[in-house]
Amino acid sequence: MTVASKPILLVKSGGEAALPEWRASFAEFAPQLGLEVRGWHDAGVDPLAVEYALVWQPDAGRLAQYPNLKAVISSAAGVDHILADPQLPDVPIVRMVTPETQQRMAEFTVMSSLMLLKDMPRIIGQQARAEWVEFSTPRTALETRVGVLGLGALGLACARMHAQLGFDTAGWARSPRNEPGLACHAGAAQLPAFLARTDILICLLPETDDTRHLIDAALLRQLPRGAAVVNVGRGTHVKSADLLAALDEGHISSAVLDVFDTEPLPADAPFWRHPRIIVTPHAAATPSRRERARQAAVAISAMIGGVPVPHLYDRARGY
Ligand code: NDP
Ligand code: OXD
Repeated sequence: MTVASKPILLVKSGGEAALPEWRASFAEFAPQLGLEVRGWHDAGVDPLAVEYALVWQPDAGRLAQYPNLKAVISSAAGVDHILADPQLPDVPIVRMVTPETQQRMAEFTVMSSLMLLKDMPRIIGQQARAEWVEFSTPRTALETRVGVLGLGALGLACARMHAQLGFDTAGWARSPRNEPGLACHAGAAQLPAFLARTDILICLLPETDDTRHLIDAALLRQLPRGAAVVNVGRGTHVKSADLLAALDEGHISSAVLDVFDTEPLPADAPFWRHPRIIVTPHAAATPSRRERARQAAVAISAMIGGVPVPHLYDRARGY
């Protein structure tokens, strides 16, 4: 008699050190799935038993080695690093969006807007020089217009939290929508009106062929003089040289940048030392491993049960 092996969930995120936590979390949230959680570098794994992979950046060609792979679960909300694999198998890809991701991202973007509103780049510079210069900023949140590019799972959470704080908040997406308390714009035709009324622009778009380098000189010029930019989408959304030129010329007053073309951001990148830029290390909204395991368990259970899987990547839309 042969004993059927358990389906393997291969986990890359966090490396070997994170495996005990992943195992404990999957045992807590998915005991009924009977998954065996194994590490990405485990040489003893039977390729035929691998049914699921939880990864952020798989080594190119690696996922194609598992003929029974049923789904790739991204350990991040964005799946660009997974799509970069030229031999990616044609299986469902699940984006990691959890309530905790939404809360963390909303908090991070509100923090960024408040930092820009209170001119924190100037305060950080003054502190570095031990320079006491008192000043007052011109506006409160109530007179500040925030515009969120992307009204998906994360953009909408951010827009709502800004509106709750009293920011005059608008959003822009591909398709029209109605959201109480938000001025919603859609498509290329409504982008100019959205930009013209935006003092703080927050990017929460996915990386697609249509959104890459969207924030270029032409777009920045359509923002009111003195507007600020927060990029938490992807580094590729912003043309770096155009943003730096707009900052140096004074059309854009300041920026918070969390994502970059190359990560980690190279030590010689001009963003690090620009006095009007706050750099954060892709730290906006990473949920705990326990929360990610909970979400992965929900997705795998839905797939097995034949019910709609939340936050499934849509190949036709590209996000
Ligand atoms: P969703 O897929 O839920 O939402 C995407 C939104 O962007 C939708 O509103 C969609 O419009 C809109 N959109 C897509 N393409 C276009 C376009 N061409 N023109 C106008 N609008 C467009 O994504 P999430 O909200 O979950 O995540 C967004 C991104 O945030 C991720 O892809 C990732 O890159 C980034 N992210 C960054 C993190 C960080 O730590 N910095 C953490 C997590 C995510 P519509 O509603 O019409 O479909
Ligand atoms: C991302 C994430 O997609 O951290 O950037 O979830």
